[in-house]
Amino acid sequence: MSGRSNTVYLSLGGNLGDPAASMAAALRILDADADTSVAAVSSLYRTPPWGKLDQPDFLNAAAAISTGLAPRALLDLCLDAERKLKRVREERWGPRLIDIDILVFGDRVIHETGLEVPHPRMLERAFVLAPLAEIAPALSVGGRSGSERLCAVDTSCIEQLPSGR
Ligand code: A4P
Ligand code: MG
Repeated sequence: MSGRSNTVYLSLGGNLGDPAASMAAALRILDADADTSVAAVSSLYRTPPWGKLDQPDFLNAAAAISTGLAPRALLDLCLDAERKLKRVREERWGPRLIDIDILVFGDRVIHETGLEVPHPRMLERAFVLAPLAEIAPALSVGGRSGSERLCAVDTSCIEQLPSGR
């Protein structure tokens, strides 16, 4: 791994095809990059659709990676992985085979066209916060810990699946 490495938290999700297999394949693609390694992966969570309600439930997970890539290069790697897994982009917040969002990139705050970090909608989304709190309970985002963030959203319909599923 070259240069200084950062810990980055990702959100993964999908609700078409076999999202569990797509998320595992996406993490293998990221791990195969010479500058990036996967450090931790949460359980899978079955989550009701957010944003656009008339679509199937999602499976979601969070992962921690260590990367020497710059934020934009990591985004390109994630978008490439989505393309390799044949994601078809149609409607915003609509059904998808695989989606990878960069939640947190070290202590960086980025407001660029096409790249906002921390992810601007993460604090409203139980499907992001529940898996993230599992792998990073102490991580502070917006001045709040994982458990504090989770208390602020409705997790009642979110189901943590047993590992090995
Ligand atoms: N982009 C900007 N910042 C980032 C970032 N931090 N990480 C740009 C990743 N991408 C970032 O994304 C559009 C563009 O966002 C990317 O090309 C990148 O340059 P997209 O994934 O094509 O658009 P989208 O996903 O349709 O819209 P958006 O607002 O990103 O939606 P989300 O946040 O991805 O939400 N319900 C459940 N239960 N579980 C889900 O996983 N996902 C969504 C999609 C909606 N409802 C869901 C779920
Ligand atoms: Mg997205």
